[in-house]
Amino acid sequence: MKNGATKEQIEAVIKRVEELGMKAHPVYGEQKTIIGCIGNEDILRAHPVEPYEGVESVQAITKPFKLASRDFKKEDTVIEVKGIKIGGGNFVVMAGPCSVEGKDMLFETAKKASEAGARVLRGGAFKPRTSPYDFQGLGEEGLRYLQEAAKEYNMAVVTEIMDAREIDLIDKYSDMFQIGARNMQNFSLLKEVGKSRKPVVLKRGMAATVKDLLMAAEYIMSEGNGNVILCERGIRTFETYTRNTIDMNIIPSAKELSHLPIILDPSHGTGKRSLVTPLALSGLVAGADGIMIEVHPKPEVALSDGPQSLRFNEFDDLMEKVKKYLEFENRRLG
Ligand SMILES: [Mn+2]
Repeated sequence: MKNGATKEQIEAVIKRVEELGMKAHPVYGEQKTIIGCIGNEDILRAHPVEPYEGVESVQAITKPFKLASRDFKKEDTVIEVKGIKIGGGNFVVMAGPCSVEGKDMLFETAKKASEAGARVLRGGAFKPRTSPYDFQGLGEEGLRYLQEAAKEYNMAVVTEIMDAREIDLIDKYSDMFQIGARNMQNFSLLKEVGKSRKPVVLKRGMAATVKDLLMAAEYIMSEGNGNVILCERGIRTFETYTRNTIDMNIIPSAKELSHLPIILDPSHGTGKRSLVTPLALSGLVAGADGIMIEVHPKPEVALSDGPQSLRFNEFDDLMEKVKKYLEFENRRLG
């Protein structure tokens, strides 16, 4: 729509598009409103909407991902949650333990992480472990601790949802959903979080291409939830020294292809504490809109992912560097 198109003009176009049997996805920007029209494009050729008042132009998006595409929306999407901005020059730091192991350790971690500048508290309450005999998480009790700790330290909560049946439970305690790498193509789960309006951190599957990742985002967006944050967490390669191989290419690539923010998880991406800080900073320089870092009061005794969890002093050191790099790039903590 043209700059300054009225509400009535916008609604008339949406109504027309839906009458034609297409699905309308309006994106209301500060100046411009874009109406995504999903359906057979021949319909719009036979019944053009250009003559409608307020319409600037009609463009076909040839990429398989539409709503996620930079062709659809030129400006970076900025996602807001609890006053925290993510994307468009706002860098977010999500930090916390791999799994919520208890109340004290979580509160201690949230305190240290927030003091250092992290605004989002991460932590798993239901852990998808490779072995069914490993620690499986505290469940709802863990979710409650997350919510309490986030409230105490003015943070937002992100935690993983693994099953569409858990959506009400996770929704009750969390400010953002996380879709794990193993579930990136769990389309029924993607649709379920798509019905919500809460931001979704969508982790890249370990064998997924950038296109696969954007198609997964499209699933969420096509249900009406445009608040998707992409997340690179390393892919499987022949390398065995590190847990996964961080594909730094995907950060600027995703930014070329999509308007969505993308963050980096160097903890799972490397599996090694000593590599987390250098890779986190590399991600920042490559253009990532944030980082997700595993931090633990005592990684030696962590029930999961201890070897890749930063100690508090290491996290402080990382954050000092992050702030300097952001200043250099004229960006800011979200
Ligand atoms: Mn973990």
